[in-house]
Amino acid sequence: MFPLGPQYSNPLDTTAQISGKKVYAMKFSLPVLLGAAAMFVAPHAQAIVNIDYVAVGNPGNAADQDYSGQGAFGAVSQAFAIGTYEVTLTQYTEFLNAKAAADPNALWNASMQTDLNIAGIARAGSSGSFSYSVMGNGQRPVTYVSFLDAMRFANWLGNGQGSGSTETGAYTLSLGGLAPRNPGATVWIPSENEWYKAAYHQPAAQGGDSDNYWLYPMRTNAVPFSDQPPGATPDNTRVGNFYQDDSVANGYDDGYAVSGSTTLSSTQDYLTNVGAYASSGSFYGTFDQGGTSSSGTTPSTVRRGACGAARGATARSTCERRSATTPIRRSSASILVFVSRPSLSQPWPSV
Ligand SMILES: [Ca+2]
Ligand SMILES: [Ca+2]
Ligand SMILES: [Ca+2]
Repeated sequence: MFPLGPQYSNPLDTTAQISGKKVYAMKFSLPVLLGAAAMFVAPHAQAIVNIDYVAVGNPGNAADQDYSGQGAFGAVSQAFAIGTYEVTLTQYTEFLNAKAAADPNALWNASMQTDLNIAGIARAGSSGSFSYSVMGNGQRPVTYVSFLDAMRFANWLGNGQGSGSTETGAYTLSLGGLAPRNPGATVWIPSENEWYKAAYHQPAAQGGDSDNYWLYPMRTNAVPFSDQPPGATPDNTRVGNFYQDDSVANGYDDGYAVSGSTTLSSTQDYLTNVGAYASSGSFYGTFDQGGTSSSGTTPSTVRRGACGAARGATARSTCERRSATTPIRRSSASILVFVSRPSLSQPWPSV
């Protein structure tokens, strides 16, 4: 394993025992770090996907109270790491170009190209030689990723990218979407407890809420503001991309965050770049766990709550809770993806 580039000190970490963000590369090509984003795209097959992770320490923490009557979440016995940001269009496009020339598993969804609210990723060519390109800004999150797609993406990352398998690794795809996380997995989809802890946990002794969990994934119990990033609101440490209208022409809470309008347009791109709300991170340093796609999202869904609410999903129909080592699962065909890995103190697999 080889950490590359600077090891950033994380301004959101307020305690010494939580290590800062580190940027790792998974293949041999030289990565180029573009600002805070850990993604490098070359014109051809040498491009690699770098995932920027933050450490989630404080292992053995207790769960939050059960707000929804559907269980108490957030307890994680082991230290782990989670993606600082959602998986981006650029990252997923690289995956498609590596593994979806024929695309027998439908890793690409036509709505990635045709839904202008999120567009997206365009496909060209014919089966066997499909190629993919980002439409617009690639630092926006990928959407229209199914749970199976996310499992395959995690496998591919863990298998060293390139021609690495999508079918084995963290998940054995022959077992389908219910496949549990395999022992020894190196990259996986966060479990609900992992996801929840990364979003809301901050020990009271480390400056958190009195019960160690915030109500919103921005280290606050106060309702966030809706605005264009990075926010021009009374408090830009709690601002995000969701729908909120206070019926006051004050420049924020004016409807959809991106457009500042209460009217939904079929041609408006409603995504914001991952990490764009730069002062609204979680305690552990993740961003956008309240979502980066405002369509249909309200403060109540930015807020944690019942399964099926928020959790960064653009569609929140149902999801299925599972054990600590199995991932968040949604029936929706559109999820926003974070990936996790073992503690940053553990090395990457050799690739
Ligand atoms: Ca609390
Ligand atoms: Ca505004
Ligand atoms: Ca307003």
